[in-house]
Amino acid sequence: MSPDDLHASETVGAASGRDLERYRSVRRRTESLAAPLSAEDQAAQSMPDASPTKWHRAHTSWFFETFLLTPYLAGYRVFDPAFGYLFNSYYESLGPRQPRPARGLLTRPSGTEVAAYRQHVDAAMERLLSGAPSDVIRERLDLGLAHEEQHQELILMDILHLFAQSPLDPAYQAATPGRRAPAEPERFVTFDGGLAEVGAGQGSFAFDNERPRHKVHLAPYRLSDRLVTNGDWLAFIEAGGYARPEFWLSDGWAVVSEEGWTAPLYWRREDIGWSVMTLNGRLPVDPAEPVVHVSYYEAAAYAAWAGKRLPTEAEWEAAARAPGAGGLRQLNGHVWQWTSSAYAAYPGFKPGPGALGEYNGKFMINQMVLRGGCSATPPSHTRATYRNFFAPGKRWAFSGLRLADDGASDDREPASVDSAFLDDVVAGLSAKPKTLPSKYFYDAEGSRLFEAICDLPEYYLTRTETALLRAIAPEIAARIPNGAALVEFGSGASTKTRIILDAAPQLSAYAPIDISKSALDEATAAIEADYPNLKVAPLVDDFTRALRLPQAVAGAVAVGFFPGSTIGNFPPAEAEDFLRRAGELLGEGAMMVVGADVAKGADVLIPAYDDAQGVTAAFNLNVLARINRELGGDFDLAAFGHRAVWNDQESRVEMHLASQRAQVVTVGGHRFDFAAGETIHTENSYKYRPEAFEAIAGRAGWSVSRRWESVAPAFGVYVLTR
Ligand code: AVI
Repeated sequence: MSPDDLHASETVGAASGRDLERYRSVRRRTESLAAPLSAEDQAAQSMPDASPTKWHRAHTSWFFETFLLTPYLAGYRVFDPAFGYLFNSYYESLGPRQPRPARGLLTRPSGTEVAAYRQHVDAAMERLLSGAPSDVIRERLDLGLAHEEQHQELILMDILHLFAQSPLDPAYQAATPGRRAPAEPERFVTFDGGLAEVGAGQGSFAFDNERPRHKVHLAPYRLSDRLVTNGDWLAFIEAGGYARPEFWLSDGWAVVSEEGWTAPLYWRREDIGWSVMTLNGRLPVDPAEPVVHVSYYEAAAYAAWAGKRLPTEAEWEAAARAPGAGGLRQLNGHVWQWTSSAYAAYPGFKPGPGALGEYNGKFMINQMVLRGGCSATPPSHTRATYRNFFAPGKRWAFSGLRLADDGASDDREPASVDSAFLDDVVAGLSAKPKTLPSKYFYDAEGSRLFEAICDLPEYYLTRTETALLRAIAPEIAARIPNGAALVEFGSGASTKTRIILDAAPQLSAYAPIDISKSALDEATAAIEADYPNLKVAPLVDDFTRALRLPQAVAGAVAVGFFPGSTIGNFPPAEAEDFLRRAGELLGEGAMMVVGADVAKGADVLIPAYDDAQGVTAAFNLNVLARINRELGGDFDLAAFGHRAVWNDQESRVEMHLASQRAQVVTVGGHRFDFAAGETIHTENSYKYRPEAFEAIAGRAGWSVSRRWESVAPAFGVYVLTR
């Protein structure tokens, strides 16, 4: 027996270095992935792209043998010289090799011999690492371990492909029973763009293709905060997505037509719906799960159908590096995400010398980059700079997608509203009592009606607050430091803003935040024209969820502005939550000016929300018209009536839509039964006593440093500081 065949523990005894531990743990993991597979499972090859598990186990050992043991371990004896031919993957400079499509024909060496090969290499690696490894050994060790982790994922990809060919639908592992949750509503997060740094710096391990780190210019862009789901994909299929060339790249259309694709790889249409082959065997397609096993061609076609695009790899990376990843979910550990970037060298990239120079560089042609990492990727194998790549027609990887679109140059309202709107409507109308979120009042018609409400004689809020703000503007302005930035939440037409801007010329910037891009564009243009010295930096976002201020106001002390008693439309816990988030967004030294209506008699409140001309009634009913128009609902507007109710206990005015008769309504294929007199609760307007408001602000980390109240009808304006 040569020293190479000694068992690890006999050879190195107390060797316990970190490198050794890492080596052992990666190698152990490969073996545990192979453990559930029989010798027959491990020997078969289902297609030229896939390799047998036995081959992966041997090839990863060959890698250590070739690049570390042979050159750096004195006296190392190669286990079997024939293995250089059998288990060289693609290194031209190392000579000829077994053709890739014929790896499954290698019945010899047996699985047992491969296990002995692994042990031989492990024992030698223990010896190599038990000394004081040089930098080059360390570097190659990092590469060898990352390489083996890549093959761990390949083992799972390849075995799934193999098992998918079996009429028995074998499960690689038992499914862990879990609750099926509905898909999360989708939201598009805006990123400012600008000059971004991408790629890996020095200091920690990265593949050569992630370097050099370099600058790229990004136009403003938006990314979906979640992955495209099976449910989304079903809608694409049902819309004839696979049969409509207008969505497909020319090469993609050729493949779809030739291969007859009608769904992602591993999907099968059953009598009762779609099933999908997974590592847990064949299962019904779960609409809430991210779609997986789609090619780049399919991903690009889906994005075109959805009126969006795929992100570039630089957009993806810059977003992943943003604080809290900008709120993006499912970045890693679910599916690899196709990007629209061709796999190419970064500026200044040079493949290293020798055979290892072939590791990545020579594949930089005809492939597309994927980012993230999937459920089969070993834990902590990937990073924000990681570049995976596959040819555009391949779909056996765990590949899915996240949508993107252009930020500032896009005139459309965020498309996320649509799916979130439907989700919210279905959830609200399924609840008991039925509800609808009041934020959906404000489509173009709703916004027009709200403006009309503000002019009604009964609706005292706008007029009273405006007069109060005018009177106290100098006092507010005196509290605003030089060079501060005014940040308005839900800015709309930015009307009341002007009172503050006029009184506080020391303001250097104005950042209005609103979900409506068109309203924001209009307001921005008007403010820019009238305040030429002011930097205006609009942010299209849901103001309750904005996570970052525009770059243009970074560094300035922020003054939040939230007038109109919109805070009264949140339940107290949400109002508190909003104020807390606003504090985090505005940052150190911020202050906030908030307008909030005050509790008063129902004789004043009810007419304000149920006016004689019926404008508020039309405003309330408009949400049903919007559901009919945007979600294909069939509400009969004449069969619902507007109600305004003062709830003294909760200190709020409630708006409801009351069903005038028993009826059935459908929205987006969902059916909702209404009893006669049953209501949909559409809005709350909380009216605050000063102590109640102060308590909420206090819990959110603010203190009220000044409060003003108008003469009757009472309305309050608060200055909050932290
Ligand atoms: C926008 N918000 C403060 C208004 C309010 O008074 O609650 C919305 C409104 N609802 C009916 N009339 C006005």
